[in-house]
Amino acid sequence: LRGNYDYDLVVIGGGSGGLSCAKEAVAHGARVACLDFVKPTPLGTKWGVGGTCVNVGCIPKKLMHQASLLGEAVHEAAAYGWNVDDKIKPDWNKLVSSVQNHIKSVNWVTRVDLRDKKVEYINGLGSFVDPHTLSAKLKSGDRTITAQTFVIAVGGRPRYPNIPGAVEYGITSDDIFSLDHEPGKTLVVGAGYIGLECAGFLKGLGYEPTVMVRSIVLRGFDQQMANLVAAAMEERGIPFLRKTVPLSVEKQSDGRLLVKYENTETGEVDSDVFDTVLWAIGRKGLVDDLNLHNAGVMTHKDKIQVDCEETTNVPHIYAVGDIIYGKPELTPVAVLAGRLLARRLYADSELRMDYVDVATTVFTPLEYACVGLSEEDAVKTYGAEEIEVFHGYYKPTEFFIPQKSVRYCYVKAVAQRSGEQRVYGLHYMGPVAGEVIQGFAAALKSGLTIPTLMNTVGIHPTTAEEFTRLSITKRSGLDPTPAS
Ligand code: FAD
Ligand code: NA7
Repeated sequence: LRGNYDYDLVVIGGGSGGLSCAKEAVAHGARVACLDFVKPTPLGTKWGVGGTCVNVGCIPKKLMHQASLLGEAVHEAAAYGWNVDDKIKPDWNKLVSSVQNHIKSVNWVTRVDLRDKKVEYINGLGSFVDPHTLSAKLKSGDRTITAQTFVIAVGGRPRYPNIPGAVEYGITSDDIFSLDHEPGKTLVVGAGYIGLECAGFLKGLGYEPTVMVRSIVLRGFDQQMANLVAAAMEERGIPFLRKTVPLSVEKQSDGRLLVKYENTETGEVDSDVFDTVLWAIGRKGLVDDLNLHNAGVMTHKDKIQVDCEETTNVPHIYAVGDIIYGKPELTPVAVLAGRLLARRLYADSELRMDYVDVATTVFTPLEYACVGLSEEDAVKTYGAEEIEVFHGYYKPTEFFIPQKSVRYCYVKAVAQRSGEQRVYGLHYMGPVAGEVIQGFAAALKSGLTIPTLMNTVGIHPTTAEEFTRLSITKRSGLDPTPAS
């Protein structure tokens, strides 16, 4: 297998996909090196091995979301009889240092794990010299590495808009979780899930976020649910500047940031002053440093197109994770794709990654999770006449005593109208949305039908049981709000 190469496999990128692939390949006897290198942000933020999820993605995001939920819970606690000071305030620097300490411990465990598992970790920036040769830029100089097989798992980084002041004065999700000062009044530009999540936890922590929306909220998600997410955030006091794009960012003499922006419908130009401007306008695949042309690998926009076995147009070069074109950009997707690829390469497996019906959660203050098709995609695929949508608002028991708003607690099931009434999509807004949807995702993948869902006995009193109580269809026109 080894031929004359230094390694059987070189994985470029030590994030979710790369690490899982490298570790699995070693477990099946391959000789593996894994390169990981992080270029600092314009602000100078950098981090250790582990990739986006661990350092500047899922993990710090969930911790800050949790911090903001805890603040809310403390206020609710008073209604439940706890004697708490209602004027609590978070300590941003303490939160950041707790989050960063956790991340550093994960970086450490990752390095130890790689050493124990005998994956050679190379802290260097990889670029192809020819189809079997990589040059790694290390602190100590360049190193040339050859391998029989390559897996590209370089992920992506946030984009900056092409407007004056964007790079000098703006930050991104790459900086927010380690910011050394309070963000204060923050303009969050972009209404994808990252923008909404950041605005959500900033509000919960007591800052003043505003969300700037160019077109629609949560493109790619079920739009009824997306609008509920936005409405729930607005109800909590987060303003949304709609149909608006930024024009420039200038630093004032007092250090605050003057942002000029334009309403794309009316052409009206306006401005406001913020302490922080956070770009959440999407991510760019990190193909540029790879010199892919030296290996003959073709790119598609800033991504790499692969076939159903994650093979690029060059047979011994594969790609997994966020860098591949047209697949969900989520950690568990990258992890499973990387692991299955390693098994196909080194353990005689034939199992391929299934990118369909991947569940996901938007960790906004009121969370949203879903699995399967959005209502509009179901209608597009099967036709409106073939789709039945069951839906209902509900009131979580624990919301009553603190009198929390139940206005946006809502579930819906998008299903086949006739035949076995197959469930195509499940959508949930409410507490612990990811925990609720994860199990239903397994059911949906196993062919869940509406009769099975109706025959499932709920766990009372939970919010997840609302899926077993769905009885009103949209087609009926009946009121989906509960009586009491
Ligand atoms: P990455 O994890 O990005 O790893 C790629 C690594 O390769 C990086 O360390 C990079 O620096 C390195 N690299 C790049 N180029 C080179 C090179 N030439 N040589 C060497 N190394 C290189 N997903 C979820 O499932 N749930 C969530 O809640 C969630 N929240 C998120 C929140 C935020 C703010 C962000 C930004 C992302 C979030 N994601 C979430 C997405 C998730 O983080 C990614 O899908 C996942 O990290 C992708 O893994 P990957 O292996 O493809 O790439
Ligand atoms: P997304 O989901 O790509 O969302 C980006 C958001 O930013 C979206 O609302 C865009 O509006 C908006 N956008 C994009 N470019 C601009 C400019 N130039 N000005 C203003 N607003 C803009 O990115 P996220 O960062 O939330 O998520 C990153 C990835 O993780 C994403 O690709 C997911 O697949 C997973 P639009 O709808 O395009 O008008």
